[in-house]
Amino acid sequence: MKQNQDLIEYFYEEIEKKGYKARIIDAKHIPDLKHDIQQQQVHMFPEFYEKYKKYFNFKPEVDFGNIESLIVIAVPVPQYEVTFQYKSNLISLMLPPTYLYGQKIIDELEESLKNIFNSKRYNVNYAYLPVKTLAVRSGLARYGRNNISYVSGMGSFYRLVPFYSDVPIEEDIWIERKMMENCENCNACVNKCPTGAIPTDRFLLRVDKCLTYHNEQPGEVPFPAWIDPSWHNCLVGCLHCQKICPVNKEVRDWKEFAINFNEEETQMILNEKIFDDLPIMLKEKIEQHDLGYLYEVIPRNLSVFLDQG
Ligand code: B12
Ligand code: SF4
Ligand code: SF4
Repeated sequence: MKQNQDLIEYFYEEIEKKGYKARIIDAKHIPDLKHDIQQQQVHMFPEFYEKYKKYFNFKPEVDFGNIESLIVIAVPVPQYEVTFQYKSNLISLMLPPTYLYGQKIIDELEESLKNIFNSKRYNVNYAYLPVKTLAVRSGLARYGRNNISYVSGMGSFYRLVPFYSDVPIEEDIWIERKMMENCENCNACVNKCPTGAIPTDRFLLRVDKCLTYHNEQPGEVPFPAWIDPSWHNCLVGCLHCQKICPVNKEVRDWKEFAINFNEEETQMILNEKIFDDLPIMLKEKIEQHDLGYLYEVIPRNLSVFLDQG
């Protein structure tokens, strides 16, 4: 057992060296996670549950024996700027934290964890789990009133990455889901949200009102008529309830540039709804920047900003 403790300490040291934060908890809490989500299922409308159910499966498949532990890691990530040249204007749009380069982060982390754990004959596999609940239950994060989770020193600007492992854990962690103290006398996100998606009569977000839910819908689904076009503020997602949050004071201006589309490329994007039908050079450019998986929603989402122009 001493050997395992040393291994876990080494894991935490390596994660901290990278500027990340992590927790490992006993896998016996998988049914508890399931229970947490099932309790909220009454509030989930069928289309929503259907779309995200792969994260609520709880029948883990791994390429090793028994799952003994759950690992969750917070990796700080910025918002990214994407620019489009359109009719001689430069349209600059943001992608909130977590939309870009996610697979790269997952792959790099999986490799690092394998280097750490395989040397002691333990294994890790990427996990499909409700990772916000996992992060909060493990003590890594706290909920904000806006339903987004916060990690000390990172605000809400990070990607949460979960893994299954067969490394046994001695200490048990399973913490009450708590809202940050900062939220007690604050309502800034509720007031800023243009759609009223952050409720005052319950905690759970009103998903059907959240702009993110609608701008992540397949490209052929039009925006509901009740959404005022001036509410849109990102190419995908929405930053209002994170940028207004005082807990994000240190991170809210952390922005990196990702990609520029020239006039011709912008026109092709507006005309072509199907990624595979784009010219190869443009496809490669989009994939290089990890925008391929989002492409389907971009022509619709981008048009809103051009129409306002
Ligand atoms: C489905 C989903 C969505 C849906 C629904 C959001 C939702 N609230 O469920 C939509 C499309 C709307 C969405 C939007 C966004 N999402 Co999202 N989303 C997810 C996904 C796939 C599952 C989330 C989930 O488990 N929902 C189910 C509900 C039941 O879980 P929950 O929200 O944690 O609810 C708990 C609390 O309500 C709690 N509870 C109940 N009562 C009470 C009372 C109190 C007082 C307290 C404290 C708690 C509490 O019980 C519930 C269960 O534990 C995860 C990825 C993953 N693998 O988990 C990403 C994820 C949560 N999303 C993420 C992000 C970044 C966003 C956006 C910020 C995107 C953007 N706009 O930029 C927005 C935020 C919108 C918002 N204000 O919440 C990040 C969160 C990072 C972070 N810092 O927390 C994740 C983790 C993706 C990732 N890998 O990084 N998302
Ligand atoms: S804006 Fe205020 S209420 Fe909302 S999450 Fe941030 S601190 Fe909490
Ligand atoms: S992401 Fe935008 S629409 Fe959704 S809750 Fe936050 S402010 Fe409201």
